[in-house]
Amino acid sequence: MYSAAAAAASPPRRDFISVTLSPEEAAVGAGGYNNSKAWRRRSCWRKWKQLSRLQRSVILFLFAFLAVCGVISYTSMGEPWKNITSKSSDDQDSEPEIPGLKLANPAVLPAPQKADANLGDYPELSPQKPPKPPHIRRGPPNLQIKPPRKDVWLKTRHGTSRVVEELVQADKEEKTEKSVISWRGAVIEPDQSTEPPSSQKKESEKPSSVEAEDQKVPVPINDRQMAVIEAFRHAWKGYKEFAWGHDELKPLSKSYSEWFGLGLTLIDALDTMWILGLKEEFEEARKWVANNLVFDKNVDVNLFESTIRILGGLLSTYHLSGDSLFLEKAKDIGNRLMPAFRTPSKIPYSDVNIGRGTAHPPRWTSDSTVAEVTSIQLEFRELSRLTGDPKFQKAVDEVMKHVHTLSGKNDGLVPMFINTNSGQFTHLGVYTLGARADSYYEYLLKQWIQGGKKENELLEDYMRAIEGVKQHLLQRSQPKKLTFVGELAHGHFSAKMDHLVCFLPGTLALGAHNGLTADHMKLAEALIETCYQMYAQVETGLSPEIVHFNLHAQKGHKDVEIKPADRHNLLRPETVESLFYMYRFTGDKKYQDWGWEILQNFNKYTRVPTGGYTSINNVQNPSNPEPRDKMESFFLGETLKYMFLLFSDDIDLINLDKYVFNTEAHPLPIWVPA
Ligand code: DMJ
Repeated sequence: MYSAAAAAASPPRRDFISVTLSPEEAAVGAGGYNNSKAWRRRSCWRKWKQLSRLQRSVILFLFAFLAVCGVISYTSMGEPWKNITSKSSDDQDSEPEIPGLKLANPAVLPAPQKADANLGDYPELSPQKPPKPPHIRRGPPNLQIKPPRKDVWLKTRHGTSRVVEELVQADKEEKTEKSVISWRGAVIEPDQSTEPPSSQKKESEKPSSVEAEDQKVPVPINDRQMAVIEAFRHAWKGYKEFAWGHDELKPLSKSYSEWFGLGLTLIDALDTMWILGLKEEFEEARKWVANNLVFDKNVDVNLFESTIRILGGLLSTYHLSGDSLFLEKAKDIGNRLMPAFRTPSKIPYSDVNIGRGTAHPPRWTSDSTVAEVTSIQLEFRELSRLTGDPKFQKAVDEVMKHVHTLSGKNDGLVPMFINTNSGQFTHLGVYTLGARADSYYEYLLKQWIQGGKKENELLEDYMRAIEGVKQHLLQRSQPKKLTFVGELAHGHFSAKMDHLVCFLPGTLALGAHNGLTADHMKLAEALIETCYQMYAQVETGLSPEIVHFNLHAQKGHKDVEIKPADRHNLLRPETVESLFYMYRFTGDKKYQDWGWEILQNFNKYTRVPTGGYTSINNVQNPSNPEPRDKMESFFLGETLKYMFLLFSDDIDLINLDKYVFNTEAHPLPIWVPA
């Protein structure tokens, strides 16, 4: 190869002159400035050759060192770089999404904040956290912006709350502390899972509930839920047109009936409307509560019924909406019910005059019903927590403590009456899980859950009672061998079961979900099948109020027998309620299908064309079910609410680890463990 240096030193030779010289080389040869790449390459090479061996080695070593450093720093910076570049290209390419949803890997600059982004003063939001997607609260949208009180259990607009965070933290701590509790041979397995299959992940794979909520995409309302909304609207239409502000609709006579004169249906239905997202209806009802609901009335109310429907309904609506109007009303009725506890035994009277502040038992006796005095606790305890006034909780806790110590129980099963003077059970020897005793059992478990699973006496009484049920009241029918809960009267078993007993499978499942023995879940599965059969084996597909089971197989006889006096249906919720729990905890779609059948039969036999639904007198006569002309408030408060929840696949739509339902289906928060 020709070298410019050699050319400069040696005399010009002909063969070099003419052919190979480039213009640049010619210029060099002529002594002009040359900065061409080739010239520089050749000049560097000449310099390199002139260096000593040592100098060359040092330079080579330096190059090698720099190259190694370069490789190391590239590999550590590569990932974030990739994220940033791929993120920005995603942003350009993708459709607009729910704001903030893609910010799990925050971009280089935070997303611009809206002017109202810092509405509430919610201290729980860490400034270091990336922006979160806005939480979508169900219910009338314009009511969602009401800032909740900070000291109560409410979701913030960011889908979390201090209390929820504390709950999660406490839950974590409790899980690490708790081992297996044992109660008289019944093993309580804290970690036993009854979650639906879709959520049965390993604990370590699960996001915390707060994180889960943050990432939550709203679950769309499905066709069956739409059918519930349609049913609700139809019922509401009748109530609004013919019974507005009164206790119950009489849909056939297009009028109303009064029990307490306190707008019972309207109050019972408030939180259902919220959950179903019925904005207009809710707002209209709220106006009525604000302007027309007055408790200063000379009227006798039943303590239990007004507690579970009115106090419970107002408290849960307050929790869901964050609207203090409902808390104020709850305080008012709570205070007015307190005279009921002024009895020699502190076991409350059944009736209170909320205007006069006086209370009394029924005219014919000084007894109260056991279920009634032991199923007002969730509501009064919550009222104390919200108001900071312990008197409500003190009054109802005393009742539970007293009943805990009483004799006259049969392996945890309680009689139906208790005397307000002596404080003793009366009419001993009759045991049922139906009318007059039912919700005693339900509230044992639910108070234990509400209070953070610390009140051991409640759990003890509950576990003992379920053992009592197994020992004395469980039987199997023929021919289908359905497990049912009968009654015991002075040692004689009766194969009679009220529809009311169908709360039990749901309660058992709730207990199992909360760590109680897996036996309870098995029993729940058997009993809900029976409750479903109480509908399926009847001509209209609707359950009567009471059934008698056949204990012996007889040709041509089904399991379920119905007496003429018992063949009415009051639109009761218990079976649907239990179906809801069973579906939530197992994910088995058959429970939804059973509920769907029931809804269709309500539509077929109890729907009144001009608006509303009616109780019927004869579930055995599809051609004339004999409408009774009454829509009970619990049809809107409970039955349709549980239907809607049953058909939902959104476990956060009233999450059962955060809320406990009172016996009228009003969800109340589970307290933060202390
Ligand atoms: C409701 O008022 C409550 O569910 C109560 O516990 C029982 N009776 C009715 C519904 O059947």
